[in-house]
Amino acid sequence: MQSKFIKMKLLKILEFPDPRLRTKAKPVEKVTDVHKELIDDMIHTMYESKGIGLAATQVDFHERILVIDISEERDDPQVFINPEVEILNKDEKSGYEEGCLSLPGHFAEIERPATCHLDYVDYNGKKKAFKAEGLLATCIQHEVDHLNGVLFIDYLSKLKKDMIIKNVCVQRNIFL
Ligand code: GNR
Ligand code: NI
Repeated sequence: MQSKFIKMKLLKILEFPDPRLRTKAKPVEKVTDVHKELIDDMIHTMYESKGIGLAATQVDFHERILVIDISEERDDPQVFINPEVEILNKDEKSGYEEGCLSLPGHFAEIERPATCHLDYVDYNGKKKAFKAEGLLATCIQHEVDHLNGVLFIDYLSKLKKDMIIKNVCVQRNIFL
């Protein structure tokens, strides 16, 4: 594990308005050593960036892979390959102040379905399923959105979305 740790790379995270963040990721056909190395690097990158989740899309790899760790201790990385989310109750919502490593410094309260069921493939290529609630359910939905090219700002009113976009452009000296 130690030698693997030394080899882990800090990946560059794409930032809005990079058009590559709008790519729809393709399913992983078979979990190979190439995927496992990427996943190890994604977990390392998530911890170094102090994020609670990271989607492969954000590191410019367009296959359906997520890593999440919502634990306080930051010692419980979860890997989800080919995640299929099913919303159990569309009427039951919960709101969280969301941030995104691809929109550093910008936050907004987003309402999402409070619980979801997830089918996925794990790091070892095994099919699994479980039910998520609370912050984990929100984070899974935020990450699966990335795999579909969707960002949290897409849920805001045009006024709020434009305000964030304007601030990103001022902050980063971009003329849109
Ligand atoms: O670090 C992150 N925090 C967060 C907070 C509320 C809802 C979702 C998230 S995910 C985010 C990391 C990220 O950008 N993942 O794509
Ligand atoms: Ni994000």
